[in-house]
Amino acid sequence: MLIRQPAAIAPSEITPERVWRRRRDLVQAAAAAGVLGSAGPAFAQKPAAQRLPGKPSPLSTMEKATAYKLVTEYCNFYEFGTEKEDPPQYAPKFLKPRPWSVMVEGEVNKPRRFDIEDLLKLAPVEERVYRLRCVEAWSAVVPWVGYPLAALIKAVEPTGNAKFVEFTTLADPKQMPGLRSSVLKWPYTEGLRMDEALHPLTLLTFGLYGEVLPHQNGAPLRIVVPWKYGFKSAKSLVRVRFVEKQPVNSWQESAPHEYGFYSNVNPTVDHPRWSQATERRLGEDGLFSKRRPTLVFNGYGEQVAQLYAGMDLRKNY
Ligand SMILES: Nc1nc2c(c(=O)[nH]1)N[C@H]1C(S)=C(S)[C@@H](COP(=O)(O)O)O[C@H]1N2
Ligand SMILES: [Mo]
Repeated sequence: MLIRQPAAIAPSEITPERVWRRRRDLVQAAAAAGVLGSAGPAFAQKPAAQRLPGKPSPLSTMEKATAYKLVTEYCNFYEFGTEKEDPPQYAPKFLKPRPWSVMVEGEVNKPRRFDIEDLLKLAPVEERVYRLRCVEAWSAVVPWVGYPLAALIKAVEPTGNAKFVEFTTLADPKQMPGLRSSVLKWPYTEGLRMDEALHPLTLLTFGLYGEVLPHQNGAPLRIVVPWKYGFKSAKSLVRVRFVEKQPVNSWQESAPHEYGFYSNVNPTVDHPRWSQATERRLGEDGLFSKRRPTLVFNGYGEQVAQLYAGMDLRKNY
């Protein structure tokens, strides 16, 4: 993967979540009351995103959330280009998140095509503030909105042969200019072992910051697996398939010596081209800000380490 530093970010742009929420609420209230008119500030002219509040979850980290602006303007979504600023520029123009449906199939008793609206109603959504650790050694803290993937898995009744789950992202050249590039073999696919997919931390995600997912963050739905490198969290899903054999994920296919199937965050297993021992938190790029030490399983070891008991995680990276 390409590693780039984001452009320097002025401290004034780093907005604490509470302040940001209040400002947004004010802007929305003003917009609803018609106070801002067409001469309102630039940020008020963006159509108000659809609200998607989630019940606060005890599984959330207490760490301060990364500024909304950074989470939505510094993105990896190669279907829209390999530069961090490509997805925010192109995804809102091209990606059509409605109508949308997801085929859930394979080793299940009740295969079904779910309309996105039906999927949203399958279980109550929660707000889960998770650390996100990219394999490129940067991290963020994101208030996602979604419900455990386990709820969907139970609804389709996997058979005894379902050992893994494969996720597939949309691959439509009309909606995704990045497909012209051959950096990856499209569609983007990812996979989890069944127990990982059923783990309560694994989130079927529809929103962030109390709003439906911005296009560039994987609208209208994605997966989020907080103890693994970010690339496991595939965006804009169109298919979830239950299979018997371990699926090959896109990054493993394109660079098998660099990216494995498990991809658990592990500060002791370096990427062949860089160290994974420390990370840069988005928004902390002041002259004196220190890199943060990376935590094993991204800090979720207490919840997930038992999934890998007896496995050599240096081999199974
Ligand atoms: N379909 C698809 N999903 C993807 C990617 C991608 O390029 N295509 N990039 C991944 C990577 S490398 C990361 S770090 C996260 C970033 O999610 P965010 O942009 O919402 O922060 O999305 C992951 N999901
Ligand atoms: Mo990433």
